[in-house]
Amino acid sequence: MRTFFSEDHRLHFPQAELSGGEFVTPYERPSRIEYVLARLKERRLGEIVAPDAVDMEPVRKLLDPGFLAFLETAYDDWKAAGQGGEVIAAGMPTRRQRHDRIPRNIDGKVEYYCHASETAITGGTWRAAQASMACAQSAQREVANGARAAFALCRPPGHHATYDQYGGYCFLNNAAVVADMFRTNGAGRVAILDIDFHSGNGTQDIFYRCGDVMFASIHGDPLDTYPYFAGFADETGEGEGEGTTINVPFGPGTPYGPWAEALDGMIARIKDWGAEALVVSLGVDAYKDDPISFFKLDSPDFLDAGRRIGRMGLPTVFCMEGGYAIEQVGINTVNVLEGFEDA
Ligand code: 6XA
Ligand code: ZN
Repeated sequence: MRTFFSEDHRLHFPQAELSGGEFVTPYERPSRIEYVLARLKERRLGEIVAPDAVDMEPVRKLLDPGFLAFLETAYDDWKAAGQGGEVIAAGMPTRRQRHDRIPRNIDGKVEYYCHASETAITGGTWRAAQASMACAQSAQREVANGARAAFALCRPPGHHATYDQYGGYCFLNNAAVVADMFRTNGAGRVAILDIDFHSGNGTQDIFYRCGDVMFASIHGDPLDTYPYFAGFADETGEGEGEGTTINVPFGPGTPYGPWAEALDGMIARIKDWGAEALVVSLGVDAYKDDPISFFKLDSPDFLDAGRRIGRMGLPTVFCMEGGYAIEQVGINTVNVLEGFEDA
């Protein structure tokens, strides 16, 4: 399969991430992508091509216009207000207070549109997020035009970005826009399968009340890990979307056995439901040595998971999400793709 990749991901590399009470080099760093690229080439998975220019129309259709306008100018507004460093939220929207008025001041806007302060905005973030989206959109077009599958080597990732908030290293929800583009192209039902270690809370948010996009995610129990406030098993969708959100959380130390069983359960649900296209949020932080996660999947498990997904036989777009055990990120990611092609 073809990979869509843009060098512009490098424009996003914050100086620091707030982690464990310290400022550390962000786990979500440009070198992650180098390992994936190297492995794609080593395994000759297919051509690696630059995406077409981003099309903001499908993005504007799905996401909050105020949020998009904020992201575009946040860094410049921050600087214009005399702030020295990169954009970091000092606070977040509070319980039982007013969220129906957007602050005028840039500090307040940042707090309004952010849900996790480890994620900084730099002078290049908006362009990098657009380039990441461009990869996802080009992969979608490739599959809409008849390819069985395509891989969007997205960076920054997207699955924590909601309708109107960024955080968890994510700014624009690539997988969600891809799913919506399939709908626009005529797919009656689209499924998003999120195998990243973290709950895809942003994707869930965007389609929670939607009956024609199914969202299924296997992840660390939100009682134990980020994002702490979404991804519980009893979140199943609302209104027309009732029954089209599936969450399977697992606790620390979970190995491949139960994880694969959950994957099979989701695959069966997606097939029975009649999905016509599949978007995979492909994070590989379920790996046993991932520095910020606690599952115990090993590299061959990713190959097996890819095979199971491939046997679904659906037109599929893979969007890169997390994975921070740098040297294994390439192997594990490409294992999923090779397993898929093998199926
Ligand atoms: C740091 C945790 C961010 C998790 C990002 C991730 N607060 N999401 O890998 O999939
Ligand atoms: Zn993750």
